[in-house]
Amino acid sequence: MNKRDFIKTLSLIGFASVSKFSFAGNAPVFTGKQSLDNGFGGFKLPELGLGYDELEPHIDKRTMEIHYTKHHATYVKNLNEATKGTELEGKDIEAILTYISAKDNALKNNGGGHYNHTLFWKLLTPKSSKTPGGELLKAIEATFGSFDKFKELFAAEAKTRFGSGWAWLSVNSKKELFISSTQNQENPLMVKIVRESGYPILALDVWEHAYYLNYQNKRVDYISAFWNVVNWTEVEQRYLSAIQ
Ligand code: MN3
Repeated sequence: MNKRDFIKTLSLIGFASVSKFSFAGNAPVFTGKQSLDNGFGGFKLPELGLGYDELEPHIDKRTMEIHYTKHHATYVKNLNEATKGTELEGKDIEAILTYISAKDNALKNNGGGHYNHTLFWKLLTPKSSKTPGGELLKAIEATFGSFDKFKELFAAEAKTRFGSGWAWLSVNSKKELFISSTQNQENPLMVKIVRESGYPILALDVWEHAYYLNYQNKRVDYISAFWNVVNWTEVEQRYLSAIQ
């Protein structure tokens, strides 16, 4: 990594928050938007913030437990191993993901895996309002026509993502909402990798490990169930943060 390459990346992104990047030596330091991983000296499995059974019957206890303690924990372990002793050790995960390119497989898979799951847990709640409110609802209606239409488009993106991946609602550099999906553990922060980049505000894991125990091959049923547990308060906070 060098500063010139990093600045080139930043100019591609265009987020207001990204202009707050600063440099400590050659390492990126993110001083803008609150990080999912602020203030630690290594990547850590975050608090789940939920009991494993709290999302039942929509997402079952066993799936939550394995997903968090095995899958997510493994991404964290491998990310720490991949960055140990390098200038990226313990650095802001959002900054790292905006910087990497497609050939950075360890960072892409494990950094993406850690970030995506950390975000996903924050977006789930047993006390879902079922619909967003305020500015986010207005933006969704203006962009997609209606909230139901948005759900239909998002579900279609999640359903048709072939193999393992994620569906996203994100905010682009023009502060517009867009729906996308990515393969494996890629995400919209990875400006050098994905077709459409932006700041993700809603995420749905459509890897089979996220639903297979309860739904087997019925990904569509899992996607329908997801709408019952979305933490729209968190999604709206992320939206407001992204359009500042
Ligand atoms: Mn997963």
